[in-house]
Amino acid sequence: MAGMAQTPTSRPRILSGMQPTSDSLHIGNYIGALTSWIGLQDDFEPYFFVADLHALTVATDPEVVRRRTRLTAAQYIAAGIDTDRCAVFCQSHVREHAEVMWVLSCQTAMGEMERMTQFKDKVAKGQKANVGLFTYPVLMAGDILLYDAQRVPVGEDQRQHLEITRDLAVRFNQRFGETFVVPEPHILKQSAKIMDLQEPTAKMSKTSSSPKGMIDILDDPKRIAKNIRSAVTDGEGEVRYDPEGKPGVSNLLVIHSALSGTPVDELERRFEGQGYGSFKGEVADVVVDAVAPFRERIEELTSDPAELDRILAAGAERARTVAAATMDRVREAVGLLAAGV
Ligand code: ATP
Ligand code: LTN
Repeated sequence: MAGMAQTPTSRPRILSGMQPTSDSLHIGNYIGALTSWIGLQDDFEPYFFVADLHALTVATDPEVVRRRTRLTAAQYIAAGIDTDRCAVFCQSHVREHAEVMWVLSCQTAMGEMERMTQFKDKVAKGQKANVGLFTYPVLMAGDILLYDAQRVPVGEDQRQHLEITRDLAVRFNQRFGETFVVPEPHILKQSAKIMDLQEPTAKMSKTSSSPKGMIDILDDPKRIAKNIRSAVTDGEGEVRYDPEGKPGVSNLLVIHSALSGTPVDELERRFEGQGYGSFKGEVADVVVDAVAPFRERIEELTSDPAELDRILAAGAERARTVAAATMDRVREAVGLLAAGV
């Protein structure tokens, strides 16, 4: 049973989340975000949540939302998030997320949201835009600011959302007095953006990549290997890191290096003159070996949904203590009366 009873520590806080928009996380979520969460959990006081409110921006069957929410939490744990040290919870279980979002929305200019590239990209790719998708970054800002998070470990695609979060925190503090901690992004350089295998100039994404463009960490190893072997490369036949000129090969180099710990230049030397066949074969082996333990552990975790729900309830309880205190400061700052008792 998760030992979530401890009180917040004096370590600096980190917070991050992922949307339950698919049954499986992909290798981009794992390399770009989850591995840095794991690396930070010792030195920080960590809050890791499943962004179920954010996932409602995509129309999905309610039963599927429930299943994916549990599966996403289970994948955090299977990847190595320690529920004794980290609060693992569902965003919707801490009602202050929705509440602080309203207050922050009233401090956000329309133009700031209109500039958000994730919104523009999703609409350009055909996702129906609802108001929730438009104001998604304000909810995300609230997620972060509620916990006084100093660092936010995410992939490169989230940088603009972190900038707006910082802008909102600074503006709020200037207008209403010191209320929020201004957070720093924590984005690992090279592995921060894993690309689609079929379209290596676009990021791998749960909602917009095609099945062949993805490496889902819970997928069948044979399909993972097949997708890697049929990844789009180029006609040159030389294993060399050049993200502009050779995006497909460079993406495979980054994936291999992130999972095996072998530096990219060493991989370039090792595969010199060998063509892409043996290189892709080794990338497939490295990926399949890295994700194998997940599948077993996920089966264990999902076979006992009640235990998973207990972990999430304990995580939410701990998160709520921090979020409620911040929300009290926010209410006071903007002039909302305290509720009478
Ligand atoms: P969606 O398609 O639903 O937007 P997504 O695949 O972009 O989903 P998110 O849930 O939005 O995944 O992201 C979870 C975390 O994974 C974030 O920190 C994000 O920056 C990171 N991430 C997502 N895609 C990639 C990628 N291709 N490379 C590196 N990091 C990624
Ligand atoms: N928008 C993020 C998910 C997310 C998040 C957050 C990440 C929602 N709220 C707060 C870090 C901090 C994404 O990955 N698409």
